[in-house]
Amino acid sequence: MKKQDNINASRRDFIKHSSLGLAGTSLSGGVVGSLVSSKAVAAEQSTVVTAAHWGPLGVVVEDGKVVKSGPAIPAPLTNELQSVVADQLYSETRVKYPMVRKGYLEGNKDTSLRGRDEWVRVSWEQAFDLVAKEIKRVRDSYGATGIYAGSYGWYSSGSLHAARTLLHRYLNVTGGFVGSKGDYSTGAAQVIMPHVLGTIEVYEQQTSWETILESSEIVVLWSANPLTTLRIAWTSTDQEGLAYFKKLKESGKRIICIDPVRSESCEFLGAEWIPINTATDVPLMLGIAHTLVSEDKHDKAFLKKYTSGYDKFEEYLLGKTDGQPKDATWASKLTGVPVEVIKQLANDFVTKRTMLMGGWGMQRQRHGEQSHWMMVTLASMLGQIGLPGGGFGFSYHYANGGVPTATGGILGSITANPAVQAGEKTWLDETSKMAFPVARVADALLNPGKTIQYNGTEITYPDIKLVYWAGGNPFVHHQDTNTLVKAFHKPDTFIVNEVNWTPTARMADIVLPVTTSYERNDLTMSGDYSMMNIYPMKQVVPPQFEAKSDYDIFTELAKRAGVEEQFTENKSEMDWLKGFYQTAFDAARKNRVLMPKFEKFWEENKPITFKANEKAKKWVRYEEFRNDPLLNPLGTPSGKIEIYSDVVAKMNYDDCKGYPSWMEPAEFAGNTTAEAPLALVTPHPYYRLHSQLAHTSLRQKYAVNDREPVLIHKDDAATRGIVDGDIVRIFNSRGQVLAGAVVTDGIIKGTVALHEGAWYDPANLGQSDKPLCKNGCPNVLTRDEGTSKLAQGNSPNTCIVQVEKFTGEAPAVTVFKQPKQSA
Ligand SMILES: Nc1nc2c(c(=O)[nH]1)N[C@H]1C(S)=C(S)[C@@H](COP(=O)(O)OP(=O)(O)OC[C@H]3O[C@@H](n4cnc5c(=O)[nH]c(N)nc54)[C@H](O)[C@@H]3O)O[C@H]1N2
Ligand SMILES: Nc1nc2c(c(=O)[nH]1)N[C@H]1C(S)=C(S)[C@@H](COP(=O)(O)OP(=O)(O)OC[C@H]3O[C@@H](n4cnc5c(=O)[nH]c(N)nc54)[C@H](O)[C@@H]3O)O[C@H]1N2
Ligand SMILES: [Mo]
Repeated sequence: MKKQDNINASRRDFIKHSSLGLAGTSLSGGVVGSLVSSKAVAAEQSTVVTAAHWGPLGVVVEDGKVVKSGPAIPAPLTNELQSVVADQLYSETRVKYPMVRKGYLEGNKDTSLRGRDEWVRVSWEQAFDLVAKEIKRVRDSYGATGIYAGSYGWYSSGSLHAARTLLHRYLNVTGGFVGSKGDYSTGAAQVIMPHVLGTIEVYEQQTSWETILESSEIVVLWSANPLTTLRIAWTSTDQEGLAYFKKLKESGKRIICIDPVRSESCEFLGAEWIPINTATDVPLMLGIAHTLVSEDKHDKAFLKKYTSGYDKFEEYLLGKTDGQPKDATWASKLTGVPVEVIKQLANDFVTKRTMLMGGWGMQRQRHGEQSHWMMVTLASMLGQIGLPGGGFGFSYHYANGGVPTATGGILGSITANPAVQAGEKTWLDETSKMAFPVARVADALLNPGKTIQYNGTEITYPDIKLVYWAGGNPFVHHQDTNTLVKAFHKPDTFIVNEVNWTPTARMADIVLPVTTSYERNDLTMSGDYSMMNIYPMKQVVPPQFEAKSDYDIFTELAKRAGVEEQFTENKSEMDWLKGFYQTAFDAARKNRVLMPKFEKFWEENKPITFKANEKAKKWVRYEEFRNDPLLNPLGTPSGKIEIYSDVVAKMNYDDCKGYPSWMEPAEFAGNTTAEAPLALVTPHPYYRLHSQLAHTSLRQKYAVNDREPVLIHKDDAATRGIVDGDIVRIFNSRGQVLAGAVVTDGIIKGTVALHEGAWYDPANLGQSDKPLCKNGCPNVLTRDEGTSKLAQGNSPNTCIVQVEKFTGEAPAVTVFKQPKQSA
């Protein structure tokens, strides 16, 4: 069957099913359900069930247009991200047609025109020709190392239409590419944790929430803001993590937030807020640890039985190695946390069942490896690891960690390499033989042939001639944007598949218009750890303008390379989905769980929900290890928790020693300058998923004077003559942005917060080294430096800036409009 037929077939399918409306579905509890039942008179109205990172969606279509969206099953807390399907579909920012940069089309070799040239509309035929020929040219002349397709990003949910995986699949069947290692989320933690615990830890199931609610006495949100970050999940959120945090609030348990910002979580949970200077968590933990030792309260039996190398760490802690005891007084000066509070925390943690829920902002900084290593060390000293409701957990704030894993089936999914069986794909799959740490992209482009250290190995950057991105937004997500702009002058060609005219699409040479997930059929699991539901992701409306799915784009490109069959395996969209479903069906049957046949499931227009058994509900992380460390050793060389790692020590890195330690970063609240007296922290946004949804009406809920909001302490604002609502300029030696001031006492004095994901919108690009970002993208200001030689993760939260009231005529934000096109 040819591809075109499939699209038509699925469209027919869609029309057929859309007439189902609500009959026989379980939507009635959801927002959409009530909405539809009250307005069910409209004959041409129907509700289609689909899903996104932000959960299962019911989308109401009226006369062929989306008019409303909401949760397809009742949401425990309102999640506004679910309400803007129409905004996404009909956005002013959509890429409508294949577009090529004028200079590129005309053969002008001046790559610095990127981002400021005009755009020319071309036919799909022309676009495919251009891309296919250029890939072939680069392959023939430079081999696979000439093509960089790390293509990091969050694209959209779905087992089939996974943009980055499809790009890799296309490049694998046509001869390979240079990929990337790790991610921006846990760049530091995911490399250090295997040395300490023998597992990656950050993407693993957590002690069950049921156990937390039963046994924990104190819950600490340490650099974690789950009320924001649980609004989405990598697959699609099952919304259960938020439901459990609601239960936690209702339980009346003591909750503590350690954060430079009084976060949404802190507010919602009514938690105690301990304001802390960004990047000083290691000193705080050391101060607590020191107090434990000096009061002889640390759990020596636990340390002896379950850990190795504590003695070496203790020498450092007590100051025997460097003459500086890491006591509460020392810690207080660095952290801004009062001495009595530090001592009290030590006492409370060790006398009460305490769960340390560690988020990831504190490892997205120089020496980020140390935060999680030190937290595991502190938890070891408290001795509660492996007990119900005690110890540490690094994923309660992410992808619904701690929601009991359900028994059922797991969907198959498209693979980056056809040689790999469907269903074996994981997020961290190695998809290419050559790869460098993902956040070193600018360094790699600027310095081909340079060798860097990485986790005990050496990596030499290839000479990249072509960059292809599908499903990510590096000109928003990567640090030090002005350097990135220069780095992207290096390759001959930059191709981007995009839904929207993002800052990244604007920097490309060729932009191919992609459908949103609402314009194609797909399937997804939910919850990530819980594997709780299978959501149908039904096509809601036909592709807008000339948009195509990444799958169809790469199918055509594979065809032009003569390898269409390898790419498609002769399957249509629905063939793939049926196959992925069958994988789950078979696995469920082995688990004695019955699923409907695919056709019935698809027709029914509702999620399949699996249940967790009692064992899953009572599951305690590291319980087996605690019960019998000899029978159930960890995957570390010693089989124990490595407070001292011989492997890491032998790497001999000056920025990551053999035990967790404090190394003062070049920029933080305790190391500011007259030019940049404030620290900058860049949390994840409540009303977006990174840069996704920035162009929707949700922007009106947070934009200040049409700019990204910056949180500034009232005293810092007062000394600068800044009042709430002012447009301010934030700047440092790397760049400058405008933002809208939110004057508050909800941030520690001396630090300002600007959320990641704000679209980069440079004024007069090319005319200055540091063009002003009119919108407020924090990465214009952040440092592009690896966390250390160990992990080479990204380190945006190591940053200092100055803020001033902006007095001139503020240039309008233009990034949410179509870019300049040639007549
Ligand atoms: N300063 C600072 N910077 C940070 C962070 C921070 O904390 N501070 N956090 C970092 C982290 S943890 C992350 S994960 C990154 C996130 O960085 P990204 O993952 O790059 O961010 P997204 O905004 O999700 O970008 C996804 C893009 O994919 C596009 N897209 C959606 N669906 C599809 C599709 O089907 N096909 C195609 N081709 N495109 C699609 C969207 O339009 C969007 O532009 O940012 C990092 N950057
Ligand atoms: N709504 C929404 N949800 C998301 C995302 C999103 O963009 N929007 N992104 C998703 C992704 S890809 C990821 S990786 C996760 C991110 O999850 P995290 O990395 O945990 O999120 P952050 O917002 O960077 O940081 C969490 C909290 O830590 C604080 N913080 C930052 N630096 C420090 C520090 O040095 N010390 C202390 N104590 N606190 C600090 C921040 O102020 C914030 O309140 O969230 C996911 N969920
Ligand atoms: Mo992330």
